[in-house]
Amino acid sequence: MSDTLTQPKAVRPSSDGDLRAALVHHLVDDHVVSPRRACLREQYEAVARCVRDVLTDRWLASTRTYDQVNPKRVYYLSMEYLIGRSLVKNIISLGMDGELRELVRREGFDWDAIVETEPDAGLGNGGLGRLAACYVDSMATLQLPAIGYGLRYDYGIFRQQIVNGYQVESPDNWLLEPDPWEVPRPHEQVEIKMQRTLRLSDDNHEQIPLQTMTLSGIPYDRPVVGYGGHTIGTLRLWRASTPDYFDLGEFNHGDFVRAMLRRDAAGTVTRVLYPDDSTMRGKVLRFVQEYFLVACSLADIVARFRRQNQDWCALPDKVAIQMNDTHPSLAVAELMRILLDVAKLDWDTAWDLTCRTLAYTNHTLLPEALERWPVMLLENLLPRHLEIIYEINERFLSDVRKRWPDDNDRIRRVSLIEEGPTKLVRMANLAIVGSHSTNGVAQIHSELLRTRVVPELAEIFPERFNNKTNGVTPRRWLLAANPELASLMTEAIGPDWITDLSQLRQLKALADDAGFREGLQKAKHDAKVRFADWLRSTSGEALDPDTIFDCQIKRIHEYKRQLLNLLQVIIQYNRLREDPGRDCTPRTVMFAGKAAPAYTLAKLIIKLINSVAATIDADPAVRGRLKVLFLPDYNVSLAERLIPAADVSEQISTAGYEASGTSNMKFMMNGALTVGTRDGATIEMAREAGPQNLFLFGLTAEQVVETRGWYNPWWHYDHNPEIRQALDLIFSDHFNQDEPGIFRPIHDALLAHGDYYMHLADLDAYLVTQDAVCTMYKTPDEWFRTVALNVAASGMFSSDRAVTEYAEQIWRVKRCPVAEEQQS
Ligand code: 26Q
Repeated sequence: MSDTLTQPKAVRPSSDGDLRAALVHHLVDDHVVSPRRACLREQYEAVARCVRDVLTDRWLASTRTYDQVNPKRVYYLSMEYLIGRSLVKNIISLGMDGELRELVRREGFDWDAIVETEPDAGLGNGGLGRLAACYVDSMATLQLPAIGYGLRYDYGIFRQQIVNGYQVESPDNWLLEPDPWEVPRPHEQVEIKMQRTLRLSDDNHEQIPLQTMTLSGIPYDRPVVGYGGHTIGTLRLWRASTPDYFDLGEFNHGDFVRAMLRRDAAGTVTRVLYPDDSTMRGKVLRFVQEYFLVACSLADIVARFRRQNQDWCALPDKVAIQMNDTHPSLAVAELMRILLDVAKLDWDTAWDLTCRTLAYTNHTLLPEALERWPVMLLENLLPRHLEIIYEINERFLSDVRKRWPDDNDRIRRVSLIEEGPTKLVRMANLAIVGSHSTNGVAQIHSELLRTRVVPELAEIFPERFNNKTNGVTPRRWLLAANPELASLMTEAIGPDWITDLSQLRQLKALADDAGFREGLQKAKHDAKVRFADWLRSTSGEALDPDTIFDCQIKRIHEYKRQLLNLLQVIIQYNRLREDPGRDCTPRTVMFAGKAAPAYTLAKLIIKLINSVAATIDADPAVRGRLKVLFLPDYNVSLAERLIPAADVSEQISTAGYEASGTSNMKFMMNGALTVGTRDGATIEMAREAGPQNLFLFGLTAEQVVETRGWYNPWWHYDHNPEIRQALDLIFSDHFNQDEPGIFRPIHDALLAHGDYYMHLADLDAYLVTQDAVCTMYKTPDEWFRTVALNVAASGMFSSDRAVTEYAEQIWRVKRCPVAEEQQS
């Protein structure tokens, strides 16, 4: 990339000499190693430390500015931040990319190898966690006074290996070596109290004698470098530990060693990220994690507020708290507890302040993913919070009764408590009732949330419901990930798109410019070659960059329908075998994604993908024309490599089930064309680019609902020979001759159990659409014209746009530029 075009001016110009001295200093003084003998890891740490040196002043200045100006601040509460790597992202934001690469080169170090040394910070499962990471990037770039709060898990999302085609999980020990980006602040630790009548283990309900449990939350701060380095925001992650004065005498009767061993128990709270992203498993430890995040963050927020403000009633004027899904929704009860028990406010005042301070984002429509926690759990661990929740509920239900006297069904449905064999607290109801804003993450999702999931709550609080369509940061997903395309953009329209992605609109006029289209084509080809080279060197797998790169990369889930893609592939395979002369554009179909370890069918889908891939690979009849590949261990870094290389983006969820999707946006801005259903944000992408410029197919969300009553997958099996042949091939063990019968559960899901996600209903339309893709690809002029129109229309999917909407419409937080004189 031409540095001069796309790099911001460094905020603190560092002369070559300074930087080199810093590098040598960090190598020698931090690692006690002579620069020439430093290993890769030592080189990486030293380079990262140099970068941190450069941002330190500005980070301090950002914090000092907020302390002096006392603006309204925003706090983003999220159980997940799927950060990925930070080195390249930070140097680009600081404008020191070129300078640092050059220095490293002159020292004789290998830049790419250094970059690869950094482990991904994988503190999230997928979309929701990555969204949080994009949003803190945008908050810093937009110069908003913001802090992201989360947990510092010792182990992030598991590593995925594929053994004999099966997913095997292994621990992600990302902190094995010290992380150069984090700053531990033990002196700012907070203390959290819970009642303890349950053992802190992953298994439920093991009773122990009643005790009060005190946990320490130790903050670890990570810099969030806004583009241009003007504002450095903070991501504050909590690690659980035991307070230093731990109950030696209290109930261990002087048994020092036992007390010391017990200290470890607290640490388990932040030991590991739960790897489920679509079902809610009621584990005690997960519940404790959620409370720990809420309690630590609110203690910190309130302490900061109190340092600068006398009057509790100013809380909503100084503090906006966004809850990323219901995971931190205990914040409603915790803030009430603080305002009632600590600030000693009356109920009505406390309630008013709580609702005006909090806001809630919903990310799912799947009923099984909605959080509901046993009342028993709160009774045992957080009795005061339960008392508060009951009181909230009573007052709320009494209001509802006034409006709808005698409508007991309605009362039952809106209640914060679900009655039944196990009484449950409905966390979404708590979040909606206890906040001033509830938003979905794409238009269709916000609409379905309002009309289908919580219609009665929406009727009671119509003004609270709103939409904030997701966005992604163009700094990571274009500028850093796709230098080929980023340079082309900057050459065409200048660098302003980096912080104002709507500028891409100007590219629309260039869709008819043959020179520009050629530029797009070359950028895509270069990115494909770059990906193929990387894959060959890391896995030995060879790809042909002249084939269509067709990608479906996301968590494995039935509703996302990796099986639909696979059935389509098998049908193409059969067509090629039957008609060797068939005219078609060669394709490489790539899958990547993790399955929740307890989601057996998702894991079997991975096995099937690998089995199909192996069979196709071994079949000379289709060689060079069709290839299937499952890329193991999908993470942020793999996405950054793969997305720029993609020609086709698969977004094929059953309509009405994918809340938004965000990889769809990344693909769009990177010049891939979308094959998709009318679901989530894909609908808005089609609106922006014109539906004729996407390959849309399949049932709409309404049609899915209408069809459900009478839909019968067997009909498609009986009436469509190609579909029957594909299914028979799977169930005849053609792809798994060594393990007969293993795919029976897939047969059951697709046929015997009624195909809940309606794969077969959409398969025909999907095949027709894929043919259209092949046809268009044969005419590069048309293909790249469409690519240009998509890229030009992708501007609204910047997280800067999304965060600006949150700031203006929900948080009412304004920019607070860091004062120049703050720089020391
Ligand atoms: C809840 C309770 C206990 C254990 C785990 C969980 C849990 C954890 C993570 C439940 C859900 C998640 C993650 C959900 C998620 O990633 N949702 C996705 O959010 C994206 C950002 O808004 C959307 O684009 C996707 O459509 C949505 O699936």
